[in-house]
Amino acid sequence: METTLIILKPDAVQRGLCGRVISRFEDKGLQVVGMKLMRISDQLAATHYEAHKSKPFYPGLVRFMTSSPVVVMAVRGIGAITIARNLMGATFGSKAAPGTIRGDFGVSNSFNLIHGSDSPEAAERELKLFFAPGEVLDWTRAGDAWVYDATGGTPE
Ligand code: IDP
Ligand code: MG
Repeated sequence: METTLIILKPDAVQRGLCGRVISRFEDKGLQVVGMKLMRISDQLAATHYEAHKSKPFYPGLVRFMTSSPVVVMAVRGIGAITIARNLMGATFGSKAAPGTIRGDFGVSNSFNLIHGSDSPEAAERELKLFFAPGEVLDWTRAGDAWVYDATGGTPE
């Protein structure tokens, strides 16, 4: 099982799209194991996006991410990191394929609704930045027997 960090960015919250975006993860069969509304501080945005510090869009990105509340989620499943990235779609709303979150709900290259960790290393690092110990819950989903095929011994 992998757990990934998802952020519903300020544009998703301000546009009232959180429910529909969260539904995409639930509909797919991924499990929400952490979720909260929060305001990202300048310091947290800088740490989270430190890999982009030298990019021309960095100052605007930090301003955007700290401008209004976000919803942060810890989302779990087999292959959850790649599955979430595929649900999100390409970075730019203008290029993202229809059927993806960014492809269906936005047109902007910077206001692109959602963040998702891009590797297991990034997920581990980012989850620790946004969730304190105890805020990510291990819980059993009643429907799991019908989400994964466990009849062969290991869920697949
Ligand atoms: P990702 O969110 O798809 O992983 P990254 O390349 O990691 O994309 O960029 C982080 C965020 O920075 C993007 O989601 C987007 O909000 C913003 N961003 C990336 N490239 C550009 C750009 O060329 N112009 C404006 N904003 C950008
Ligand atoms: Mg990225």
